[in-house]
Amino acid sequence: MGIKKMPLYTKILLGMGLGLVWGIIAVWLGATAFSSMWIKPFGVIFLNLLKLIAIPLIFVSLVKGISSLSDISRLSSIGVKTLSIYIVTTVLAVSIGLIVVNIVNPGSFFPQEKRAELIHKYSTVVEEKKAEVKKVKDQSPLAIIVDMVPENVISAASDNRNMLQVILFAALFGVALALTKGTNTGVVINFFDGLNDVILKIIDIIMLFAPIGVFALLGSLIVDFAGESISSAGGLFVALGLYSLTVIIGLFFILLIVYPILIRIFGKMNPLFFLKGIFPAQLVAFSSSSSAATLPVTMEQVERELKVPKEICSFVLPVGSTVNMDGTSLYQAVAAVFIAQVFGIELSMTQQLTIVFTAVLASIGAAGVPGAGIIMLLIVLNSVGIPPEGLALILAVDRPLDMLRTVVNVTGDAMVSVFVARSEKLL
Ligand code: DAS
Repeated sequence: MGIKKMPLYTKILLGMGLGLVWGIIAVWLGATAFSSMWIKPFGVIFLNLLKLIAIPLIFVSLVKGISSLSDISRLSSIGVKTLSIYIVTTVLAVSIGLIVVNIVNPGSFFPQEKRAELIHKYSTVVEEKKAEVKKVKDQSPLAIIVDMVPENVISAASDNRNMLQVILFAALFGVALALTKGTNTGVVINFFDGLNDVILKIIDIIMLFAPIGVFALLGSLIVDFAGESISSAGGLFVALGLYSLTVIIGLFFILLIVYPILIRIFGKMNPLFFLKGIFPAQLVAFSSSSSAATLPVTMEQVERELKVPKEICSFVLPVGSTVNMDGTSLYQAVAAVFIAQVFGIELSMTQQLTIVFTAVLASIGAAGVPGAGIIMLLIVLNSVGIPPEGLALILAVDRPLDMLRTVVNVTGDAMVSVFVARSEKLL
C-alpha cells in the first residue's frame, strides 16, 4: 500500500515511530544539537499551523453551527447539558485518581534523601509557577466569567488562551445571525458556509504535514527528555516510577474502561467505533501535549467520523478544550496525594473532598496548553495545606504524563459531544 493510500492515523503512527527511533539514535550518537537545530523546528511549525487555524475554525464553525439551529432556545439546553456533563465526568476522574493513589500509596516508596535533592533542583521553577498562580489567586472567583468577555474582538482572537472569549463573540454573532434569518443576512450565512469549507480544506492540507510534524515533535522530545533525565541521575526514575505508574493506571482505566462503558450506555455508540474515530486526534494530542492545538483535528474527526453535527461539536469541543480536562484533574488528585504522602501528611476525608472540589475548579481554569496542569496543581496543593515545594517532586516526569493526560482530555471532550448530540436526538 502506497504512503498516499494509508489512512491518516497510520501515517501519523509511522511518523511517531520514526520520531522515537530518531530520538534514541540522536541521543546515542550525541547528535542532540543537530536534532534541535534541524528537526525540532518542523514540530514547532506543525503545532503553529494547528494553532493558526484553531481560532478561525472555532469562530466559523460556531457561527455556522448556531445559525443553523432550527430553534435558538436549544442553544441554552445544549450549553447547560454540556457544562453539567463536563462537571460530572471531571468529578468522576478526580475520584478515580484519589482511589488509585490511596490504594497504590506511591509516596511511601519514595526515598526521603531524594526529596531535598529534588526540591533544591527545581526551586526556581517552583518559584516561577507560584508567581503565575499568585496572579490567578488574586482575581475574584468570578474572574473566569469576567475574562470571558473580551473588550476587543481582534485582541481576543490574538491569543489561543482567549478561546472562551472567541466562543462568546461567535455565540453572540451566531445568535444574531439566526434571529435575522430571512432578512438580507442570507448572504452572510452563505459566506460562512463557504468559509467553513475553506477552513476544513486548510486543515486537510495541514494534516498532510502531520507525519513529519509528529516525527519532529517526538524526536526532539526524546532528545530534550534524555538530556534532562541523564543530568538528574537515573535513580529518580525508580523513585518516581511508582508515582508515574499510578497516574498511568488511572488514565488508562478512564480511557479503556470508564469511557467505553459511558459511550456505550449514554452515547449508544460502539466503543471501538468511537475510539477508532478519534484515534488521529489522540495521536496529535499525545505528540503535542496541547488540547488547544489538537482541537482542529478533534473537531474534524468528531464531525466526519463520529457524525456529530456541527451545531453540537462546534460548541462542545472548543469549550471542552479549555473547560473539560478529565486527564488533568485525575493527575492533580494523584499528584497532590503523592506529595502529601512523601511529606508524611495524613489527608483527612474532608481534605480529600477539598481536593475533588479544587481539582475540578483548577481543571476548568487550566488553559489547553502544555504544562497547564502543573500551574493549577499549585492551587490544589494550597487548598489542603501541602507545601508548594512539593511540586518539585513530580516535575522530572511531568512531560510524558502531560502527553497522556492530554489524550484523556481530548477523548473526554469527544465523548461528551456524542452524549449531547444523542440527547438532542441529532445523532
Ligand atoms: N497539556 C494540557 C492540555 O492541553 C493538559 C495539562 O497540562 O494537564 O490538555
